[in-house]
Amino acid sequence: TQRQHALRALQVALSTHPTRQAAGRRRSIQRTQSPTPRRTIYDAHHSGRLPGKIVRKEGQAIGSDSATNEAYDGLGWSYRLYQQKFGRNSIDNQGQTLKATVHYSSDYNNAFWDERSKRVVFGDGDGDLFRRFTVAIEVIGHELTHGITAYEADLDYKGQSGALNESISDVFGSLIKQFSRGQTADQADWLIGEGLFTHKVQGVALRSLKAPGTAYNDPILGQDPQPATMDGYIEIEDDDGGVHTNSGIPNHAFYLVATALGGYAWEKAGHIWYKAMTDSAMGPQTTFKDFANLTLKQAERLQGDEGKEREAVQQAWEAVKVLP
Ligand code: ASN
Ligand code: ZN
Repeated sequence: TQRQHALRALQVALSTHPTRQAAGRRRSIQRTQSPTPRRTIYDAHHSGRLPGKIVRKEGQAIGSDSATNEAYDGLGWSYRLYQQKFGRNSIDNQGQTLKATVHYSSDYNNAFWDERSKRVVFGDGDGDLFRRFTVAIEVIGHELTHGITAYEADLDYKGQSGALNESISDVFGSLIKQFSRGQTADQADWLIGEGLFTHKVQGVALRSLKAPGTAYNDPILGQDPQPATMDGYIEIEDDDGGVHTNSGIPNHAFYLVATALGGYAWEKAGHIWYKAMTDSAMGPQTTFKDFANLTLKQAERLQGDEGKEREAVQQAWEAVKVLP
């Protein structure tokens, strides 16, 4: 290409001068290498105080604590999916350090994004029903994506906008898992929180994008309550208006788009979703329908062969009854 020619000419010109030659090579390396993550993992040592003590920094060798290593690796995959596939440099798109705290509190059956200290936080589970939350890379990706969504969209964490927030975290959490395994849409399990349950629980995961409502069915926990279409949308007070339940609807729409288009889900469906969620039209009150229209707009922009993308997106949102 022209640019490569220009670069080579410049290097030839510089090669007459030994010290400038070295400087020129260094500059050209910096220009071509993609940025890499900066990660810091903290250990709360079972206390409920954040951030805890630093146990692993970027570039430091692996240690003996599984939760620490899983968090470090999961943040790495998350960073690389966003950077390599969507051109985003960390949470703030400015290379911000990715922070995680592990061993948070005691018997803590959850993980979360802490907006105050901009970090992902993981419990160890009670060991009775739940294992440590870092075992599922898609949970790490889910929590980190909350940090990105907070930067980009500021969705009210209630009702439809809250469920959309949850769904975006599930979608990118699943993509991060698929990316880490090199799986196509057909090969993926589409599960969120796979392997979190102990043997005592009858279930494979917390949620499924492929088949919402089927991730678990257990005497103690009951049945996975997620709907796959608007017919099952629930109006409740709990869980900020059912944000972790109604998220099944946009989750399933994404699954339908990704499998209809085939190949790696981040290439087309993920690209469309990423452009939609970072669209300036995203606001506190964005509904499922608003978001559906944003994905349609992006699908039109992407438009490869015969409008396959737009058609797949339109059909998916119709199938989940968000669009008529
Ligand atoms: N794990 C949950 C989530 O990130 C925690 C919460 O509901 N705040 O959605
Ligand atoms: Zn969430």
